[in-house]
Amino acid sequence: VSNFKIIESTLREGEQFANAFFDTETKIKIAKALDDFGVDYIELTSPAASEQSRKDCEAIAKLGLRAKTLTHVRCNMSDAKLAVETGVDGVDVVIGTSSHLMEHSHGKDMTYIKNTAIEVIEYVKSQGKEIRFSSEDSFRSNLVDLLTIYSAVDKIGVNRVGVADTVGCATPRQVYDLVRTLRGVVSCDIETHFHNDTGCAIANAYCALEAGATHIDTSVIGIGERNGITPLGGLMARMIVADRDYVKGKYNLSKLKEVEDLVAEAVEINVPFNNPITGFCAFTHKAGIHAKAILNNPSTYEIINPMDFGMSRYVHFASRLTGWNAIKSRAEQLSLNMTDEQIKAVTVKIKALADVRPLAIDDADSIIRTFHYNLTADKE
Ligand code: HCA
Ligand code: CU
Repeated sequence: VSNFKIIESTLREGEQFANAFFDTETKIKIAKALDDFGVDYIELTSPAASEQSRKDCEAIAKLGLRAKTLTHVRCNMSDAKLAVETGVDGVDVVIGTSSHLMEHSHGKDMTYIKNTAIEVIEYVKSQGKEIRFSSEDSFRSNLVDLLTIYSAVDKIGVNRVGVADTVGCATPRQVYDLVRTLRGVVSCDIETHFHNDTGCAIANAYCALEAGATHIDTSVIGIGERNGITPLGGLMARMIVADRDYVKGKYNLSKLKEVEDLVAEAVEINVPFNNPITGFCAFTHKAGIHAKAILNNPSTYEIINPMDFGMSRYVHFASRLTGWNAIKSRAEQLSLNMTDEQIKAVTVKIKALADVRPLAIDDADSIIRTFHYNLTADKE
């Protein structure tokens, strides 16, 4: 699963998110932030979508980012020409290949798709640009049709073929099987794109890599059409566990929160509480048993080191589930010197009150402080 590349599509798929409106300035900010993070490619909305979209492609292509710029267009010559003229480094073309889309969307058959794809690919290559060919709705397409067209475009030198789970129906096992089969048929790179309708977008991306895919599409916080695609941060969480050296060496992980906050603000959402890595409680340990072990050695209950992402862990202590080790650590943070016996006694008080009502940190702190004050007062 090592050596994967990220095609970051916040500025394409992400613009299809219900709340998204990105003006030029915001797009540039997001593109620069993604570039600082270290994504390999930045994919941009089609210049055929609108006049401003076309100008924005040109503006971002001119920024001189370290990441390569791509734009994403339908598989036809006029879109391909517009795409090349924007000055981006590469063109991602897509066409629906499932019977659903062939019948109800564009109305073209496989022969037409194959001939047009070849014409478009040869043109884009002749202009010195990278080119990817992808089939929309790959998992509801006929396997023989898919392999036939992928192998035809591979033979004429396409840079990547793409597999897209457009409707989010695929299971990790289906992904593994399709990508594995495709890996045996084409020699070019394989890009994959997973929607999250059934919550499998990260797992599917991981399985795709296991099966030999080379590129994963992401968006920040997963924003996209409907409930979105594989999130950049979630993919980082999955991959750092698989290959810490590669992920840490390649991506500027401490920038993740910044990029997420920027995008969250631009589309007016909160980062979800259960977001991998940056959710507010992603590194909060609450039960007494967990807290004790975490204080002893964080690897007991943490598979990801929060420090790798510039985040910090938090040991929760103001609850009925707490234990004396957590309270001891809190007392130390408050610079209160107490024996273990005293700590155990105050823990009993905290747990008793927390059985009656929710406790704020301040409540628990003042119980500890009052207890400590009474101890010292007794002595005098
Ligand atoms: C869409 C297109 C797409 C394209 C994916 C790709 C999808 O339906 O909006 O280019 O590989 O999900 O099929 O995002
Ligand atoms: Cu999509």
